[in-house]
Amino acid sequence: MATLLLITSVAAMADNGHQLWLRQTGLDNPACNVTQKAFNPTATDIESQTVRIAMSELLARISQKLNIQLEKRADAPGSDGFTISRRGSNITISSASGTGLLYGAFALIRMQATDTMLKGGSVTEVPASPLRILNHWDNLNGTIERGYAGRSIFWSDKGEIISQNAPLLVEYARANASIGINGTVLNNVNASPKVLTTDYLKQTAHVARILRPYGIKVYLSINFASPKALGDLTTADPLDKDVAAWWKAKAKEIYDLIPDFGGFLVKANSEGEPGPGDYGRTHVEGANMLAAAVKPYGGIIMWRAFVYAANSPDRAKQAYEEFMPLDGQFADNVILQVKNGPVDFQPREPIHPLFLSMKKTPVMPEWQITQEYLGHSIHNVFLAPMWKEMLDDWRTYGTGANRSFADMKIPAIAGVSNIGNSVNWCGSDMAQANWYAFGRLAWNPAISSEKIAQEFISQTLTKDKKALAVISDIMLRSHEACVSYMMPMGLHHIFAGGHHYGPEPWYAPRGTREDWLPRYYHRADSVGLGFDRTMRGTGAVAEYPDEMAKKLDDFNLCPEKYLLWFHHVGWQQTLPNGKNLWETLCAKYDEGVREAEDFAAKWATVKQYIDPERFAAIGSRYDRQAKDAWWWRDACLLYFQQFSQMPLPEGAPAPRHNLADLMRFHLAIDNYTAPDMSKLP
Ligand code: GCV
Repeated sequence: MATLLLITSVAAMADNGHQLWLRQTGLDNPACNVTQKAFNPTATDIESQTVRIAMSELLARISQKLNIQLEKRADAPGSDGFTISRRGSNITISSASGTGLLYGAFALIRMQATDTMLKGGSVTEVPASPLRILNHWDNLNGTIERGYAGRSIFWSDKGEIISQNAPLLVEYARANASIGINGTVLNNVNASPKVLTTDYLKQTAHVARILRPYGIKVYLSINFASPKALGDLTTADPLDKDVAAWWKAKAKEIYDLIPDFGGFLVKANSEGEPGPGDYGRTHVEGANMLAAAVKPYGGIIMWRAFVYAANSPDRAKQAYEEFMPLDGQFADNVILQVKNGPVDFQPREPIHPLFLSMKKTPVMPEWQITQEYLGHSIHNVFLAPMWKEMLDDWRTYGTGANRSFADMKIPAIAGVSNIGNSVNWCGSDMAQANWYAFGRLAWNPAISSEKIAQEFISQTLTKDKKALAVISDIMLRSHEACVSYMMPMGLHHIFAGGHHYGPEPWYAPRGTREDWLPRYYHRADSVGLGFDRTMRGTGAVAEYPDEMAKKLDDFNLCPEKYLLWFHHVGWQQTLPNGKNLWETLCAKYDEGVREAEDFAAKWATVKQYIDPERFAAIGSRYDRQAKDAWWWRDACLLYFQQFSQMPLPEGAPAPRHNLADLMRFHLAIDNYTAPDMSKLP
């Protein structure tokens, strides 16, 4: 009941976006009758609590006259799966588990909210992946690495104590459950050892207790050097028996407090984090030692493959080189967590070769929901099309055990969260769509980007068909547009250092690692542009399956969108499209700017359908995005022109900025912090 009261009070507030896609409709509609079979209504076990949440969600949000029965059935599909069947006004939601019933309830509510209510017959849904996990890069002092939505909702800024804000955590749990997310890593992968101290574990147990009835398990990122860093041992060598015993005892302590604890996420020997390599040990030796500690309790280890040594000839090749030889050697409760592409969450990357090549070791994708490299929570960029692109390549070129999501062999999937204590959770109303899209795709990767966009809009912004079509159209074009005005044709990592917001293809402070500088990636010179990863260059193409490698290696067959990722192309070289590189590059940047301007103009046309508060907030972002697109276009073209020595093509608009100014003033990112939740009325 406390939950319902909270929901109702939020519904009465001004439209500041806080309600996400969970807007009220029924509000305990007396015409809707909800019953359940097989659960004791007063039982306190978790499953009964989950079913009661499902029932209260239906009562609060179904506005139609329906008799809804929740039914637990041992023969129902998959543990989280459900069937919804309808005869007349009688609807049955059946599942083998309480969480399945909760997902079924949210699915029915979504049908009503998106005007796709089941009229008769039945639908069955089973998630593609059993583990659908958010990764929070939240630090114990409340800051969030790459967070653009305020401070952590878990960790306090007042003396490193975890949030006791139970109502907020209930809202968080509910939003995640409504889109099928069933796990959350509460702290940054750059992990403080302190998270494993008893005080913090007790606080973690408190969060776990709140999330549990919503079917969400809690995980922690750990610091590999914890046994040493916490002062218990003099080493963290994974082959040292005292170290293994330390982790076993720590696992016992955790599971005594949190019996359904999910496991550990590990960033090891990456960007200065400690790992088994510090002791001359392999990733397998490190991961398997931890895996043995959590195995008795059913825990897992998500071992990240994001590794690159300083100044190697090709950073994009390194994870494959380090992990491929280890395929098959990991314990069966270890999953390799791999970013979608081989460098680092760039606006566009080819799929990471490990997805296509690992045969025996389970591999899970890590997607970045927070827009580190996609305009933070300022640019409105809808990420579903980008993630679908990766899934499509996986499906097309994958071989072996991890063949494809469609075969339902994906063991797990992670999304780096964009949530903070901003009143609208994500720092911008449109960025909520990426949290939503992550959940929906993790549940069912076959859902189209169009469907996800439409579901999101009709549950959040407007149901008006014309306005919905306009907004959906600009959302669906937004990723391609962003790639075009930031780094088209496979260009990558040409950002300002540090915050990764604006363009600085020239960024090169003295003493910085070469592989942290844009010039390492764009390779502009008097001959041309792009990183030669063909067999004549670094040979990175060879990390892909043969059919794909051949295509990527061939200038004429390589998709234009990846051309400069894999080839160093002459400025005047004619591309398969008939134009030369310079002309094509200029055309792409111009297209990006035109698109961004069009988004701002189209948004202005939906004014009457959107509440003024969100209309203005979203509109100001579209305006800013269009201005930034010009900045990006001018910065990149004027900078690269120094190498191409070619004029802008005829008809191309004159630059609005000059290079000297662009290099002197950095594109600012202030003024775009959304109000935090303490400002809730
Ligand atoms: C959490 C990139 C980001 C870092 C991040 C790292 C990672 O380098 O810029 O902020 O650290 O990736 O994924 O571990």
